[in-house]
Formats: sequence, C-alpha cells, structure tokens
Amino acid sequence: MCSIMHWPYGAQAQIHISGDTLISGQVFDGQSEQALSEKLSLLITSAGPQDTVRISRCVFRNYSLENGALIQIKGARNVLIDSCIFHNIAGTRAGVDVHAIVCPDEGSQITVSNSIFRNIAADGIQLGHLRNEKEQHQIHDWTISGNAFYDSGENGIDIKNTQGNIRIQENFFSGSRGCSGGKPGCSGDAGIGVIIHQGARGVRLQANTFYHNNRGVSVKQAKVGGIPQDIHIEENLFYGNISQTREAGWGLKLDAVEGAVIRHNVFVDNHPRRDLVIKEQQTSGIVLEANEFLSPEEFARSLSDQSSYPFPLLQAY
Ligand SMILES: [Ca+2]
Repeated sequence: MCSIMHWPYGAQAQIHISGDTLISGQVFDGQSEQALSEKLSLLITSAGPQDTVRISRCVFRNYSLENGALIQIKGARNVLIDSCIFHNIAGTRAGVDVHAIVCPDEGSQITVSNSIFRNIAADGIQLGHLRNEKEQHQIHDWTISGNAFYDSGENGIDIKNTQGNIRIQENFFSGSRGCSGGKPGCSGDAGIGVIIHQGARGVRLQANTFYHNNRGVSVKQAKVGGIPQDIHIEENLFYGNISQTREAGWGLKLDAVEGAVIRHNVFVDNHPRRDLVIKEQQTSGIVLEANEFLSPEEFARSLSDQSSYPFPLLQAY
C-alpha cells in the first residue's frame, strides 16, 4: 500500500509507506515538473510484523526541506534501502536540521546499503535523536554497509539512543567539513564522519574508511543522554582527517565511553598528534589492540605488499 497524504506541520508533502511495498528505479527530483512537491518526505511505518518495505535503485535529489528528513523510519521493521542516491538535500531554515534518513525513536531489522549520500545539509543517517529525557527508544538491529557519504554538513552518520546490534561496515566517509549552525539545514557541528553519543549502545564500526574529514569519528557524551556503551571500532582506516577550521581535528576521539574495543585500525596522516585521542576522565573499559600509526609512505608500501587489504580502497571522487 502506498498512499499520498499531506504533512500536517507545514507545506511539506508526505508519502506514507506502510505494509508490503517495493519502490524501485524511480527518480524523485525537487526541480523536476514531475516532482510531487519541492518539499517531499517519505514516512515509513510497518503495518504487520511480516511486512517488508524495499526502496531500491531510486534517486532523491534537489530537495529543500523545512525540517526533518527526506525519509523517516518510525516504528518500522524489515526495511531495506539499497543502491539509492541522495543528492543535494538542503534546508530552508537556519539552525534547523535536515537529514537524508532518520529513525527518531523506533526501528529494527533495517538495512541501508550500497547507496550514495552527497551534499546533505546535516546528516546522511541519524538515529535516536532525543527531544526530551523521558523519551523511549527501540532502535536495534541495523546494518549500514557499502555506502559512500560525501560532503555532509554535519555527519555521515549520527548515532544516539540505540539498544544494540548497530553494524556500520565498509562505508566511505569524506568531506565532513562542519557547519557553523547559522546555515540553513543544520544546527551546528565541527564536521565528523561518524558521531556516537547520547545513550548509544552496541555499535560496531568495522572496515570503514574515514578520508579527509575535519574529524573521523567521535565517541562522546552529549548534553542529554547517557555515556555510550559497548562500542567496537575495528579494522577501519583513518586517513588525512585534518581540521580545516580553527577547531581541532582528529582521526578517532574517545571522550566518554563505557566499554570499547579499538582494534586493528590504521591511522595515516591525521591532524598532527591527534590520530587517536582518549580522554581518561569519562572513559572506562577500553581495550586497545594492534592499531597501526603509519606515514603516507609506509601506508603506500603496505598496500603494495598485500594482495588484499581489509579496507575499501580509496575511491575516485
Ligand atoms: Ca548531527
């Protein structure tokens, strides 16, 4: 079932997707005459536990939203978003976040794979944004794999308030250069590939490449919400994450976490002396194992020495 209804909070048209649905091979273009609206958004909910929503080989481009996201997953299970392109998703209001995909409070068995996110006002994917401290979240069992995130205003992926089994594998993050907060579509961030904060639990980052962002990955406490717990960061490449602003950059920074495994990562030429930064005050139970810190020359040599390298190769941009 796929019905079209109007967004109750303003002039933003919304398509409500519920029940078994396949949307494949469609182009949604905010600048095209065929577009339903210049302010499209898709709301995905599940009618029954066996229902599956699949969105594949679709293009979403050139939209300007007042707030929220192009795709909102709310109370849904069994959703696959595969081989899609999200391009030029802008905001119209200063300091109000606009993302490509969000799951604000409930979603499980969700896969986002093989897709490209480019020039998104705030985040490519945002999970578990907390609006007040009493809010309940049920966000678990996600796989985000094989995607490329270019030029995010804030973050490629922003993770908050998850309950476990959030797998982020073999993605490529580049060009997170930050947003002052005065720009349309974002509320402010220094430019981080992946941020894990506000009560995030059970997150595994594996075999991703973080290439030329102001900051690669942050694990920290936010103004509200608990300290992140049970975080695995393994086999990732952090390459050339150097801040282009006055604020410090880094490869990976752990400000606040309870239980983390940081293993087999490779750090190359990140912000000077800030490849891997760990603050002792709010961190506990950190296992550090077999991480490598290489110069670009050493890294190039290691690539030629090995027939198969565990990271996605640096992609042509
Ligand atoms: Ca964000």
